[in-house]
Amino acid sequence: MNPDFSMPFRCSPVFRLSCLRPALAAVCLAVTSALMAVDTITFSKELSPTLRLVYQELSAPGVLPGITAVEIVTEGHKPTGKDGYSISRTGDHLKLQSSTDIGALYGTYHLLRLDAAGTEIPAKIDETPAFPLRLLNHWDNLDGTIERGYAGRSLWLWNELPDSISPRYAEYARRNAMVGINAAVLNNVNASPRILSSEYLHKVKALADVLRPYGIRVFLSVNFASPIALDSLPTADPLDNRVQHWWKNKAREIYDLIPDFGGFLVKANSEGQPGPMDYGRTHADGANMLARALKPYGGEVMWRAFVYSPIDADRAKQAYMEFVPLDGHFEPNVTIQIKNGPIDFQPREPYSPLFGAMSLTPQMAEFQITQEYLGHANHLAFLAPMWKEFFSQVAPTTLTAVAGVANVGDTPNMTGHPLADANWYAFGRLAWDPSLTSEEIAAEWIDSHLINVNNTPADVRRKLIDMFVSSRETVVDYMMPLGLHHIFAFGHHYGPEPWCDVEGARADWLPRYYHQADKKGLGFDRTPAGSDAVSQYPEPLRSLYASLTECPPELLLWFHHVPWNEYISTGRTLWEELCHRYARGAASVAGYQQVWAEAQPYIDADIWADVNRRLITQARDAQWWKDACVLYFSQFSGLPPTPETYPIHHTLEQLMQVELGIDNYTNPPASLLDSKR
Ligand code: BDP
Repeated sequence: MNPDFSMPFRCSPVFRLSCLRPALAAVCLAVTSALMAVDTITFSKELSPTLRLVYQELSAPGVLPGITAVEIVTEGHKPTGKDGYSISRTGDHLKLQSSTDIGALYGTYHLLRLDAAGTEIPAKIDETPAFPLRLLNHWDNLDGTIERGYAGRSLWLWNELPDSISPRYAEYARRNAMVGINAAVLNNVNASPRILSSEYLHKVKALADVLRPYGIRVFLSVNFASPIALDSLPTADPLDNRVQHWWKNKAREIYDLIPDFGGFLVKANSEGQPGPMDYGRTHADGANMLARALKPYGGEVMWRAFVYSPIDADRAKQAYMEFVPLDGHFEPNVTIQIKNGPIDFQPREPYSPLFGAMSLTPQMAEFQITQEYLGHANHLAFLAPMWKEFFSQVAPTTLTAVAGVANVGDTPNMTGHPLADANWYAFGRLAWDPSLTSEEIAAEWIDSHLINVNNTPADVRRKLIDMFVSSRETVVDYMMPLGLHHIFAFGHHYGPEPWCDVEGARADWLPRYYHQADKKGLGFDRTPAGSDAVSQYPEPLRSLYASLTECPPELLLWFHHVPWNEYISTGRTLWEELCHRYARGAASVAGYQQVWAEAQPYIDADIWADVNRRLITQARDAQWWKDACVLYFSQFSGLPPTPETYPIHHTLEQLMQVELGIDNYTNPPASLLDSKR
């Protein structure tokens, strides 16, 4: 996109663009005749920075073929909801209406999405976002590293800010706005106090200035002990006057620089982070203190419910146990941000029972776009089906916002795996409209980013869509089928290590805590006879999950310790079904390699080769997972791996020797795996 208006365009006499330099307009008029472009773009008011973007987008050569005039009306129109828009088409004329400038930009991007996918613009479009706040959470550290990031280093060049502004910030902002994402938490939830220093706030302001025209508001993760770290206060106790005063001053300082600052995201008393409980106070005391500091400016606190303490309770129950008693005790500008599942972004979890259990407190969902537990940037796992599964249990109307932990970094494509952009895209699309189907989103992305629909055979396109839509289930199959969870290698969460034992580690950080394999069977008993986590769910789910025969097979081992020879609802014994799913997962990846080979002529050569390489790794990893888990659990079941799981490429002893250091886990040395075939 050309930011300086020097791209060719044709202006009509009615065109009003007071900010455009006349000399440039004259130049443009002279060059357009040979190029396809929208002839006439009219605005109902003076151009704001956001409307200038609308203009730039619509006046680029080649966009919206068949359209000659676009009329943008952002005054006097009342569409349903903020950020919404309506578009009507009469022949080659479009009228785009919104009550806000950003709504006009979203409408523009809607048109460009249709355009890129080769889809005809319909006679009428009416759009309103489901959630007012649709935000990315960056887990970016101030030293440029990204926690659980697999696409290079942080996009934010803190050392260069605020004086130097990378062009990639605008590129990033545009990609967000394209799918309606309207906020970004810039830094890691494990927050450095330095982000709130005056030095860094000026850097944050510079970023906020770039993101603002794209409708993106900036939020920050804050460290609860910031008053101690930055200004040597003796305490961070939320009930201490000096602490309250400190946060009020800090809020004023921030809003003086960034008037539309969104607010704070807080990870407190979780995994070693400081918090109000360090002072005998509650989460509500801590959140409310921050909320009062932000309130005069309209700022919000997103307080995370990702907590689990060393109390003697099933980890899956703990967030609910800590937060439900606090319902009704939070200030109105506090929202509780809850991970989609009760444990931690596993390939499959049931939804967290905390959703819907705090009727007096606003709640928002936290998804993970970065593939911490889904093969990092090596595996194809299109995540729309996972998020749809969540929305099938948790009504979007009960949430005020959705957040996605970003998969964005500084690699040229910003997401590492070229197809992982589809997850960023899908997150935005579902945050806008959770009723879209996974298939619709996959098709949109594939048509607009991967293939040219006009020259790609329909069956190839169909197979690509099927590959996307099935890919998350495939990862579940070869990593953790039937409700198994957290059997990853310690630390990096990439490869299998169901046997993992780390001296001194908390029990609930180790796979055995979760899989509970023994001679009798497999799985975590969360029925009333076990940890009784099922009782945190409302009926009829509580009874459904508690029933060995009724519980959906996908969640069976999440809720039950099932005997190896028990026949489950699929008609196989547990052992047979487990083997079947591991084998099916590995076979599906091999199938994806075939689909990809067939699609080669229709895909950009570099992207094709890059994804092809990653699919080879994914296929290897799927076999590795299958072999490791089938062989390991076979020790407990006393049953041999079923014929379907063959060929088995490794021995358990060999696999148990694989040591995945932090440097080689995304690419284990060939000798460790390949030579053992
Ligand atoms: C876990 C990650 C850890 C995060 C934590 C969180 O392994 O790096 O800090 O979640 O969400 O999934 O706070």
